[in-house]
Amino acid sequence: HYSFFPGTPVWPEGRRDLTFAFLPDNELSDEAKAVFVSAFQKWSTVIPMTFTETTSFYSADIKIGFYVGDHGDGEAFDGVLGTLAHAFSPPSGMFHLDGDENWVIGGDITTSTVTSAIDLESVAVHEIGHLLGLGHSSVEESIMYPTITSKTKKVDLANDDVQGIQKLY
Ligand code: TQI
Ligand code: ZN
Ligand code: ZN
Repeated sequence: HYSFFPGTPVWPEGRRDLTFAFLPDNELSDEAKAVFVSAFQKWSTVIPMTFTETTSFYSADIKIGFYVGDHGDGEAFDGVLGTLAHAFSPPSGMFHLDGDENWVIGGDITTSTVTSAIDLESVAVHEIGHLLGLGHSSVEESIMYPTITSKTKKVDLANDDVQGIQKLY
């Protein structure tokens, strides 16, 4: 079953059209950016919210960046595997990914020759759930289930995820 953060933080009533931006220093490929667009779409199809890219990192509601090790928020990344990414509860909008992971984009991740390969979209969909206010779920098929193994690809919302997010928005 789905859960919320303590105190059930959500984006306020008037904030239904949010912007997101990528850390300019990361210089992400269009392919990588498209993964995040697709991940946002999974959620925007089931709730009355929209997510639009803006080039202004400073003013964006949701700030997406890859960082390595200690990056100044007290939650240092730890190299390959372990913590993959973290996102903070609403309305923080901070979405950080561990730049040391072997991120894989698209296709069939199970055929990757890299044993520690992590599917970027699977992690993005999960972290966006946190950005919107969802905690972890006890339902194994759900996007918000707190365990993922390398080479797993899970990008479609389960009924449990949909029910949880529709309670919030
Ligand atoms: N990062 C954890 C996560 O996003 C961070 C975290 C731990 C957390 N406890 C939390 C966030 C409680 C909110 C509330 O869950 S992670 C997965 C999963 C991670 C884990 O790097 O371990 C995914 C990132 F759930 F699959 F294991 C993405 Cl998909
Ligand atoms: Zn961080
Ligand atoms: Zn999580």
